[in-house]
Amino acid sequence: MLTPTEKIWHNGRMIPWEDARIHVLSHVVNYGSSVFEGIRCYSTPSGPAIFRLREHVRRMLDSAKIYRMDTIGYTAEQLEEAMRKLVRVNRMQSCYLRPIAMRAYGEIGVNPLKNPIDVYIACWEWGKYLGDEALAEGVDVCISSWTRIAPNTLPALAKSGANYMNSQLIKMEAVINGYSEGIALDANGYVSEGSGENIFLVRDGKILTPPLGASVLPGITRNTVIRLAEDLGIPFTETIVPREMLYIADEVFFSGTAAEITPIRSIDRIQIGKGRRGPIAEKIQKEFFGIVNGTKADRHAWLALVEQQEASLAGKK
Ligand code: PPE
Repeated sequence: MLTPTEKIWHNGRMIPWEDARIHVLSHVVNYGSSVFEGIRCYSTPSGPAIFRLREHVRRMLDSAKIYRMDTIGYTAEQLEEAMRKLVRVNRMQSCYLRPIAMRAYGEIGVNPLKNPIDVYIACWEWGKYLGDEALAEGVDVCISSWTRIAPNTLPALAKSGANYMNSQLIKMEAVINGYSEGIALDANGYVSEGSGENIFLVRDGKILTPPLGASVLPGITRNTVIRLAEDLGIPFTETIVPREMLYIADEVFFSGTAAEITPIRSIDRIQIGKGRRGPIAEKIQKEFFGIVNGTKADRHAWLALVEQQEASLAGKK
């Protein structure tokens, strides 16, 4: 169960967790009209640090633009500062942040254009997404019988609430059949992504991942893996991936904010590689966790220190 924190940010104000309630006839409840983000804040020796805050906020504003939410009303800088402030107010060392912009209460009916837009940001502690052993041992997954949202239906580049009805079908089927997660194929039958993660495979020392055209979310962790592979001198290609290429891969792993870098040890009960975390996934994990935990240099400036802003604002006074 979710453990509440003290405050939630709502349209520029901090409100008590229990007061962050909406009406049943809010547009978002009936029609799924929201865009949101999932962001992790890690504990580092310099205090809590939000991982790739700028890129997450940018994607949220992109999602809003796709859905014509022109009146979301906050700039990137305001949203970034709101998130830093929320982590401070709730005195979190590490947490998961969930900013969400939604079409709120007003008119009923599909047309959302007259409904106000409400923005909330919540944070809470969120542990390991795919189980405690997942990062070290790998997870058992299946190919979903559900297809990922098709091009020009629900836009995959937008992180919208509605997209997650498709993700829920994928996830429920997997869990009910005894798997940790499901991998969806795109409308053309090629590998797309997990219900809440991007996917990578390794063959002959090369890393591959499906392109954005395969109905995937442009994952921030996906981009992180690509940049780390570059740093480590591991060859990387974005390419269409036929399903069976997964079965014969040396390694397969997920990337995502919640899932971080999670190795996959079997797909459809077919063992992947040696049936445990492979060396390339381990190398990428080491870099990733080194950077987010502040034990390796933040050479790409991916960490937004929560305290820093306050110090620099104080300095300006
Ligand atoms: N694909 C999907 C469909 C997805 O939901 C996520 C994140 C990703 C890829 C990876 O994107 P990124 O986090 O930027 O690397 N899924 C979020 C939601 C999880 C949830 O259950 O809620 C997450 O990982 O935070």
